[in-house]
Amino acid sequence: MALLPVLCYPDPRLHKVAKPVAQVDARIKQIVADMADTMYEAPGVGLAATQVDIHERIVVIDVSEDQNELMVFINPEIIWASAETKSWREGCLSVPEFYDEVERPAEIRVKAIDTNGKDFEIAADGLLAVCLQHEMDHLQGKVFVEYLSILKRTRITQKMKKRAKELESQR
Ligand code: GNR
Ligand code: NI
Repeated sequence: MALLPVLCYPDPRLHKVAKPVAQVDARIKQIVADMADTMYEAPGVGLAATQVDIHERIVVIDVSEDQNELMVFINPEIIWASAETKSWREGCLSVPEFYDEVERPAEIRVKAIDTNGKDFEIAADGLLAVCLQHEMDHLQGKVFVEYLSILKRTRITQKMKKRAKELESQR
């Protein structure tokens, strides 16, 4: 079991664009295992590799009640999104203790590769659809607070910087 440090907004590394995985080998499988450990420990319902400073297109998600249904998405792509949208109160492990409404397509179809290197497709709605879109944004260097007003984002940035300083002085 290995826990990876999670980058916190406004760390500039959260804005890097992740590169596609060329081959699902032992190194990628180890990253997936460590990301799952990190997500469950947090606890969170999803984690994108970008958040642990690995800039490759890897996402882990578990939206099950008992947190025992791990889903892994390598090189995920949205192949269809509904015109209908839904607003959801989102949070992010990289922006601890902030939650706000984000509007996104209500249903999506996603294509990805699994840990065996096999292609698969999945239809998602509800929290899974929200989480997949939130994680795929991370891979593009986008954090959910970028959907909020400039005013809210400025406030969040200031609070996060203040908190980082407080944590710094505690060490
Ligand atoms: O744990 C998480 N919960 C969550 C709740 C609503 C919408 C999105 C999420 S994802 C988040 C974990 C995280 O930061 N993933 O990038
Ligand atoms: Ni997040």
